[in-house]
Amino acid sequence: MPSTLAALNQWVDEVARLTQPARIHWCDGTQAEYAALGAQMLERGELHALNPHTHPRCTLHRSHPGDVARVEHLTYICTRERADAGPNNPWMAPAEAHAKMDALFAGCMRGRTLYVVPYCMGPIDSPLARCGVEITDSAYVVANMYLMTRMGAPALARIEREGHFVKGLHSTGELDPERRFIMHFPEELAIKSYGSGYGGNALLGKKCHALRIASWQARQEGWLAEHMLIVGIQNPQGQTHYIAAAFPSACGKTNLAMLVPPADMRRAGWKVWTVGDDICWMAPGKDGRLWAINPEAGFFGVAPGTSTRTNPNALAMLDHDTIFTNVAVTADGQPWWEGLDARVPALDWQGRPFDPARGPAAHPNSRFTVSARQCPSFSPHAEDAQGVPISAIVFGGRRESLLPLVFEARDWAHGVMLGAAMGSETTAAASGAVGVLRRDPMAMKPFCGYNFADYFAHWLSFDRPGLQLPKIFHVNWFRKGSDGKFLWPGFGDNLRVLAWMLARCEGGAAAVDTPIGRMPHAHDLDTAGLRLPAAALEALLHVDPTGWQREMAALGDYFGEFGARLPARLESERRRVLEALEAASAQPARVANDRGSAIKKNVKLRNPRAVVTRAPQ
Ligand code: GTP
Ligand code: SPV
Ligand code: MN
Repeated sequence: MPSTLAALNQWVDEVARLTQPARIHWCDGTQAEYAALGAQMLERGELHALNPHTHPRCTLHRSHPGDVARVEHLTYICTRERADAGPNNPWMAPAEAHAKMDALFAGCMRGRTLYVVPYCMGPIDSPLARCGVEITDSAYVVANMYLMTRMGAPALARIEREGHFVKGLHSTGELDPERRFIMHFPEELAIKSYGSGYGGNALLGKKCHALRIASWQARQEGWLAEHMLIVGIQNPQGQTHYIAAAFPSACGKTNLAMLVPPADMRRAGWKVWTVGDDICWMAPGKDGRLWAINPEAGFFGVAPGTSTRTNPNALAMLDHDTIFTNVAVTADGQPWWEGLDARVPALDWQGRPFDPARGPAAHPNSRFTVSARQCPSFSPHAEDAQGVPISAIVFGGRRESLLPLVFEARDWAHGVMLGAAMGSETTAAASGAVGVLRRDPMAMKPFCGYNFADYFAHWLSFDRPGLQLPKIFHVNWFRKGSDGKFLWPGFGDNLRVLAWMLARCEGGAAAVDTPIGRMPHAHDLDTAGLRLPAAALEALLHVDPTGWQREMAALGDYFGEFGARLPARLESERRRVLEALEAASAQPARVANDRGSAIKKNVKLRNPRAVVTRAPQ
């Protein structure tokens, strides 16, 4: 008997009878096992060696050209009641979904190895951590799970102790998009994924378990499973505050999590500590604060755009022991992607001689998989069993217009409304058109395992006596000027915005009340070390009441999709903001501009009755 847990042995037996593998391998998670798997994949051509001098033990995987991203239209939530999955998810009845998947899985592992991968999401000794077992026929998936989770014997021991686990069954199948489904059965704590070997479709511990299934469990059990980075910001006084931030896929979580302070702030003593870059599980602690863990043990990060300028910490961890997927290669065998440097690669992501006429050399959703321990800014508290206390929650999207650089919610309910209102321009992280504005509440559109209306209600339910909730902010690093260029420098300079937020949390920074929320004056942001034209900063902090009224009206239509299930509180928050906007645009006024002089403005910039507020101590 491979495991002392009968339920686990039985499930593995059942799956083996269905899928008919040539052999079964129970993963122990040792380095020797990882090295042996890597050697086999190199031999079979599933991995390619990279330059061993510049990138020791780094490999390249080229996925099937039709299997390069998540497939949201093929990702289902299979609950007994359709309404429990909500209008935000494709739905299928569980019996129908099981039948469909079992037909695909029948005999699919003939001649192949069935790997049993016990894993733990979160520090192995953490009460917040949860375990699962993924069965897969992909060695590439096993290798990624080794880097991304706590995989192997210690996880198996915890599963045997606890007696339960999330069941994930995966096969790469034929990689035929017509025979590709990612099915979730939250009521059974089970996942079945067929026909893709890529990232979030295949590494079942990540989006499938740690977000879709976990969000369902979190609602039942009173915690939150979120698509958020976790970062520690140490101020010059030596205090560290932790921030959790939800940005949609490929919208800057990895970058913010690994931020390197700009030179002037570094000299002043600011430091940044990475806890996680994609997923955050948080629960109220005994002290009433929200405590968070990163359930992952590695990073599956976007390669394009990663450079010494944008993310030096990432670059420093990627020159050894990394698996690259769908990047380009230089003539001397080094990984390369757009935005890295001025070299011209020899081969594109499909292994063909690079020809710019065929598009980018690296796939826009090419990625690296690397252990978090290789990150120079990895927090010494990232593996603390109790997690880290969260001082602020940040929502943000990719919005070229309207959304200002930063604003603060007046309270929790307003913050939840801001999260629910999030919109973002789509990226290459999922199949389909890029750059299309869509609603992506809390960056969870592709990842919430149940009805968004219930999810918003769950978020609102934290507003209760005894909890000391974080402040909630909204940011937008992606606003563009009339020349089509980003107005804000972004990356390391985002710390200037985080510093204002933390000062707000400590009660030490001013803010102006506007109809949409509280905002810094231009001079409240430390932009001394920045060459940013005053007009750009003014534009970044500008609130356009007319545009915002349209935004809030559109939000009303969106909320309408959830019918009576939508919490009334959310709609009343939307109305309150809409009324404040209407009042502001009806009342032309003298508004203090950012340089202190008074100028006549018809609408714009600030609420005429702006008051400077200070957060309570
Ligand atoms: P997933 O792993 O898909 O969940 O995404 P992520 O949110 O971790 O994305 P990541 O940090 O890798 O962001 C990728 C893209 O955002 C790249 O194109 C970056 O160049 C861009 N980006 C990140 N931060 C900034 C910023 O502050 N300003 C601008 N203009 N672009 C940014
Ligand atoms: C995302 O798309 O949000 C990711 C990458 O983090 S994947 O794991 O492929 O979903
Ligand atoms: Mn993600």
